[in-house]
Amino acid sequence: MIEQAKISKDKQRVGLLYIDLDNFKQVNDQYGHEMGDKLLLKFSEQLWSEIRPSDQVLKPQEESIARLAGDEFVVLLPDIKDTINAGKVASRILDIFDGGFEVEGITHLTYASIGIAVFPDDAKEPSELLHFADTAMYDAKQNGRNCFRFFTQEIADTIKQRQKIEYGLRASLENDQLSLVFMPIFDCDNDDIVAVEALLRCNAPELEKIGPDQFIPVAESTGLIKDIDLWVIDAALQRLVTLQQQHNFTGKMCINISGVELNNEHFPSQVKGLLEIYAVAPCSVELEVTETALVAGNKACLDTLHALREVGVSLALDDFGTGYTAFSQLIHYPAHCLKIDRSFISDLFSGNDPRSKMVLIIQNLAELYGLRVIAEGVETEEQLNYLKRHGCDWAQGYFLSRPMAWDDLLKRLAM
Ligand code: G
Ligand code: G
Ligand code: MN
Repeated sequence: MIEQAKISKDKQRVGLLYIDLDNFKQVNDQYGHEMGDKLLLKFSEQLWSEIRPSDQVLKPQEESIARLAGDEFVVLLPDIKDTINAGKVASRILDIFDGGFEVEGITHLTYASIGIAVFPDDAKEPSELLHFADTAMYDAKQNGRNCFRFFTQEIADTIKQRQKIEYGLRASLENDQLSLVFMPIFDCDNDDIVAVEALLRCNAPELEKIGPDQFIPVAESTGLIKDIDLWVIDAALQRLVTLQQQHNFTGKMCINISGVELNNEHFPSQVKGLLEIYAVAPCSVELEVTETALVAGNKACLDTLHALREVGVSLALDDFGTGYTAFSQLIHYPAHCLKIDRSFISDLFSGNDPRSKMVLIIQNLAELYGLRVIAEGVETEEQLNYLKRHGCDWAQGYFLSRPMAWDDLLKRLAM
């Protein structure tokens, strides 16, 4: 209370700038660590001269700058009258990188992302202030980098929501509160169910009404995704064995995996191990990875895809058309199937000409590369007939069937 009274009396505000360089890793990778070190040194000198004590408005002190780690710096701006002043300093720091950053005659395309939190407006605890500035910096990165962002209530709410989701996910893994629903996939030629896509649901109370769209990204950023993916594969294979042995099912089980696994060198052997435990033929399993996870020319990612192909499972590029795959790159991906993103199916008769033609373009592309095509998000008979007419292989969507609980799937397969 006393402290707070003092704050309001003095109206002393302290701005904390959290700076992280953009593209710094590339400098190290391309020119070596010595060049990286020189860049950091030169930057810290310029940073200091930007905010040096001669600045009459801000009066920073010697201890106002710290290098936290690698390419992360923190600047303290004591006694700013107005939060705007912190923004002005951030803007000057960004100007250091205007037109690139030159070290020994080489211009590096390095920039900065800056997050700003203000004491006592945003937080009164130093550790919290630092955390909030860091979070605002992350927001700046997400907003295209080379910019600064103030910490806001909206960012605070996002953090809270993410923490709640993370807590719910941890609890679900521990207490067996994950489950799968199943979405049938149909052959366009004869309307048979040729595959089933397993979709994850989380039944923890914290995650009520929160679907994988929201919780998978949190799982990915917290490292929980690896356990979750293995849980999903395990549970889906267990169901597949029952379908094969007790319900004469001869189709595929399609399992979504996170793009994170493409950088996990252990993943292919983990998949192989699970297939062996359940004695499932690899060809009856299709792994779906979203197209946006593919990075052109990333060797680790390609190696993982090839290793999975060696294991014998088939691979589908999910949400196809939303990523950045250059058509010429497709030949390098050991994929078997393209899943046309549902936004293109819903645009089929929208009158939006370029988008409504995407289905045909992807269809032609798949034929060129000998890939199977699945249309997702089929919601009307008109869409289905169009897809059938144009040679689409398989289709799924609410018009054909919603995702179903296990018992309902068994009833549907018995029809
Ligand atoms: O089922 P639903 O529409 O809520 O799925 C939304 C998104 O979450 C889809 O893009 C889907 O690929 C993804 N998703 C669903 N189940 C899983 C899963 O088991 N693992 C992973 N990694 N993603 C999933
Ligand atoms: O990205 P992925 O293909 O894995 O997404 C699968 C998700 O898409 C499932 O969660 C499912 O609920 C949803 N979905 C499947 N078919 C349809 C559809 O016809 N309409 C809509 N709106 N969503 C669908
Ligand atoms: Mn999918």
